[in-house]
Amino acid sequence: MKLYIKPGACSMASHIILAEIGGEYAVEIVDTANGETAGGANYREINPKGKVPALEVGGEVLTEGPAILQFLGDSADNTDLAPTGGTMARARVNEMLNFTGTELHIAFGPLFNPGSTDAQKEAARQAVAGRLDWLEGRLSDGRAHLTGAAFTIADAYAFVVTNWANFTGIALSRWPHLSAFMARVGERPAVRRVLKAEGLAA
Ligand SMILES: N[C@@H](CCC(=O)N[C@@H](CS)C(=O)NCC(=O)O)C(=O)O
Repeated sequence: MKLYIKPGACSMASHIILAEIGGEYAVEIVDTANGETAGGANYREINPKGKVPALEVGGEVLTEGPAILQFLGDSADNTDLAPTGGTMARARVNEMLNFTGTELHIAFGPLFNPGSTDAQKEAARQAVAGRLDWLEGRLSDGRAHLTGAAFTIADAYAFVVTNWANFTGIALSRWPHLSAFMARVGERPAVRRVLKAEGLAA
């Protein structure tokens, strides 16, 4: 099983879940700008969409972060990572994966686009803040993670995307419950290993 990543990108969520599960896996960095993997392969022949993550598994290539996260979570012995399909617990995880992908992840887009004007970046910061307000509300009942007590695949994705605030001029201290969540997830041994492996922590 091999995961294609870009350090610090949304692919880090799948990397975290691989590390949480343990076992054997490989990770290869992709230069998405020139479309080449670290090993010199043409990445578009692996994933024609040219984006990370992509997971090579069993002779197939699976793309789209939330699909990869669910595939990995469903394969794990630890059923907390992805609760059984058809339950409300799983529906809540899917709800949070979708929110992170279609609301939060997308809202950061202009902040990483070198062509964005300052006004576009400020509007994007406000849009991100609105989504972070919602995460703060979700955590304000004292739950440890976004869907309850257990750490799930949805927490990994929300952690990685929320962490982009630290690189885009958004102070997370404004959201105390979310800041505590980020610290809690960031302390997980698997998360620490991945942050180090991707060059985001010493
Ligand atoms: N819908 C895709 C989006 C993936 C995506 O946006 N990947 C970004 C990194 S977070 C990427 O590869 N960007 C490189 C590029 O656009 O050249 C998913 O959820 O997996």
